[in-house]
Amino acid sequence: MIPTTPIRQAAQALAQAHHIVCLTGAGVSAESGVAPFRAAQTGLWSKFYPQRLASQEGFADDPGLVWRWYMERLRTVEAAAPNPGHRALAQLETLKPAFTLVTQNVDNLHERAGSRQVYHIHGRINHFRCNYCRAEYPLQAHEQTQEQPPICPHCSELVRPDVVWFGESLPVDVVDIAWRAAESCEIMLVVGTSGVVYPVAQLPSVAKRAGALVIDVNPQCTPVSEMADIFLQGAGGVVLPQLLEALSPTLP
Ligand code: BV8
Repeated sequence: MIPTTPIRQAAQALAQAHHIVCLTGAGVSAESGVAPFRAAQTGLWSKFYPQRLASQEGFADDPGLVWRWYMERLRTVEAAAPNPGHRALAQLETLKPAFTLVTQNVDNLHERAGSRQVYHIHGRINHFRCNYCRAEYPLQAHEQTQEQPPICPHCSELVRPDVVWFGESLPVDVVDIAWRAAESCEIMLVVGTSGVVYPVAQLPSVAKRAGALVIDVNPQCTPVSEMADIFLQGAGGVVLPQLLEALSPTLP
């Protein structure tokens, strides 16, 4: 039966696929109230450039400012809840034998939606380590409201969130898993990314060059949407449940 709509086309392809890679960006958490990273900063943060705050230079300039920015973002994430988009992806993971979820997001909304395996290629905002000796640091609740970052008990340097700052290299183990998965999957499902931050922005092209079908979900048309085989224009929290809906009748 010739699928009539892009959603049915995508669902039919997903039904037949064995290995699916899903790459998510800030857009998948937008409906949970977690503002996209590069969206205009609100309130007192509006005069700061996110890429500057998320850098060694920014941290060296004013570690307190960067700490307070991350603690504000952490509070936003903790107060947020997964949305139907996150939950649909967690369900898709249960339906597919091989499903690799790679996220650029530092929030833990995928895990809180039930996703079992989530690869955080740009790190996690609720994990902390020393900026110098990289020792993990178990943050105490009261330290979240401190004006300055904690001090590392091992080397007395500053503690920072375990995220990847601009100019910093990505976690090698996660990069390896993401690139191998992109080179061997049948479908790459991309959700809520503008596709401008490298090297992750290369992943859809890596998959396409390896013969995978690329499906992009985004309310806006982005460079990823243009190179995708199927562009599902809309919000993740709306389109992904529709995709699961269209998929389930086709599954045994
Ligand atoms: C590195 C963690 C070198 C921190 C982040 C090649 C060309 C050009 C530049 C570079 C290049 N290679 C490297 C660079 C430099 C730089 C870079 O890419 N700059 C860009 C801005 C030009 N890359 C780096 O610095 C990387 N490191 O290259 O190191 C190196 C190499 C070897 C050895 C040593 C060093 C590190 C990059 C990682 C930075 N860290 N996050 C933190 O969060 O605080 S990046 C951060 O921003 C996020 O993780 C994410 O990756 C990115 C935001 O992008 P998106 O997630 O796509 O979000 P965005 O807001 O842009 O878009 C949201 C989309 O959602 C929109 O399209 C919107 O339409 C859509 N949307 C909205 N609502 C919804 C929706 N979609 C669905 N549903 C909705 N409801």
